Amino acid sequence: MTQQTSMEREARNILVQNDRGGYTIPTEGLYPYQWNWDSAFAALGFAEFDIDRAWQELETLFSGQWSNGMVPHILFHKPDPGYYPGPDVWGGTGPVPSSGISQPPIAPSFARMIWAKDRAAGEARLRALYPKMLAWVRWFMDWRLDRGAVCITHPWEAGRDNAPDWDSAMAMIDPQGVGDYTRRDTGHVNPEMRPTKYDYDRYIWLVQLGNRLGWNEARLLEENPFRIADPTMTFTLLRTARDLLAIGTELGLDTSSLPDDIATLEAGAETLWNPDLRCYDSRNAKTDTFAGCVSNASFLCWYAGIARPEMSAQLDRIMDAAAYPVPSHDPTSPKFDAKRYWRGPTWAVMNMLIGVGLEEMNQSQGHALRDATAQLISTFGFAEYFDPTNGDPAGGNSFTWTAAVWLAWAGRH
Ligand code: 9WN
Repeated sequence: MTQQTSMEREARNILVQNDRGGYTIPTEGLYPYQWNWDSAFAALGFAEFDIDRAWQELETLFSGQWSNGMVPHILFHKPDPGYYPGPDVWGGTGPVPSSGISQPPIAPSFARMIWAKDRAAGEARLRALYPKMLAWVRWFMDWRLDRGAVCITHPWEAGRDNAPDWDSAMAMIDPQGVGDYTRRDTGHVNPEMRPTKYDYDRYIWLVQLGNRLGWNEARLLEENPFRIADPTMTFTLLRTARDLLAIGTELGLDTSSLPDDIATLEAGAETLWNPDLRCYDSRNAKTDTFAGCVSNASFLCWYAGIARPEMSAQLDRIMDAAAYPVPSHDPTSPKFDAKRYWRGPTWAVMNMLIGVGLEEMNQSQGHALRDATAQLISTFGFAEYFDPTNGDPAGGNSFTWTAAVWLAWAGRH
C-alpha cells in the first residue's frame, strides 16, 4: 500500500515536471516537443488527478491539426536544439510548426475514457473536439487505405521506429543525397539502444522527400516508395471509429460516415492476417507481401474488438518466451534484439493497449498482463521501455507515458 502510494506520487510528479504549459513532453532532453500518441497517454494520466489539464492536453494536440484533417506526430511549440529533425527539416504546413506525418490515432478513444470520468463538465469539451477527431479519421480513410488496412508512409508514423516489420521496405530505399546531419538522440541515450545510422539515413531521406513534395498526399502516394499497411494504425483507427460512433450516437452528433468506415477497416484488418505466421502482420502495400513479424502491435486486435483463438495462442507463447512481456518482436526470431528500441524491448504503453483490449473482451491474459506491467514498472522505474529478458530499464527516464500507464491502468488493481 505504501509502495503504491509512493509510486503514484512519483508518477504524478513526472507528469507535472514534463508539463510545458498546455502540453506534456515525453521526457526532458531526448524528446522536447509534443508527440501525438504520447499526449493521449499524458491526458489519461492527468485525468486521474487534474481533469481540466487532461482535456487541455487533447485540445492543444488538436490545435495543430492541418486543414486536410491530419494531426501531426510532433508539434514544435517552442524551438529546441536538443532534437533532430526539427521544424525546418520537416517543413510542416499546419497552424503550428510540425512534422508532416501522423501517429497511431488513439486520442479519440482516450477522449472517450476521459469523458467517462467527467461526464457532465466534460461534455462541452468533447463536443468541441468531436468534429476534429472525425476529420482526422476522414484523412486516414481518404489517403491511407490499402485494401481497407491503414498504411504508414514513414516508420515514425506507426510509432515503432525501427521495428523489423519495415526492414525489407527500408532496404528498397537508396538514401542518396541525404547529406550530412547531426543526430541528437545518441547524445542523450546509449546508441546501442537506438536505431542505427542505416535507419536514420532512410528516416531523414523520407522526411526530405515529404518536405520537397509539400506533404501533398496525392504526390506522396505516387512517389514515396515506403507504404506499409500496419496493425498499429489499422487496429487503433478501427477502435477510434467505434468510439466516435458511440460518442456521436450518445450526443446526437453526425455519425453518418462511421458505420461504413468501421466495415471497411474490419475488412482491412483481415488483409493483415498472415496465414503462414498464424498472426496479424504488417503488409507492404507496394509489393503486397507480409513482413513475417509477430510484434506487440499484432496483439492490438482485441483493442480493436477482434478476437481470434490463434492470437490467444500466440500471446501465450510470447508471454512464456519473455520474462517481462510483451516484447516488441518475437524473442524466438533471429531479428530479436533485447535492447534496441522496437526490435525486442517491452513498452508499457503497448501493454496497456493490449491489456485494455483483452480485459474488455474478457480474455484471461488481460489480468496477467496488467500484473506483469505493474511489476515491471514498480521494480525498474518509469523508463521509456524495458529489456524483456531481465527488465533492465532503457532509453529515456522519468517518461510521461510510462507514468501515465501506471496512473491509469497498471497501478490500479
Ligand atoms: C520519433 C516520443 C516518441 C514516440 C515513438 C518512439 C519515439 C521518435 C524518435 O519517441 O519516436 O517520432 O525520435 O525516436 O518510437 O513511439 O512517440 O516518445
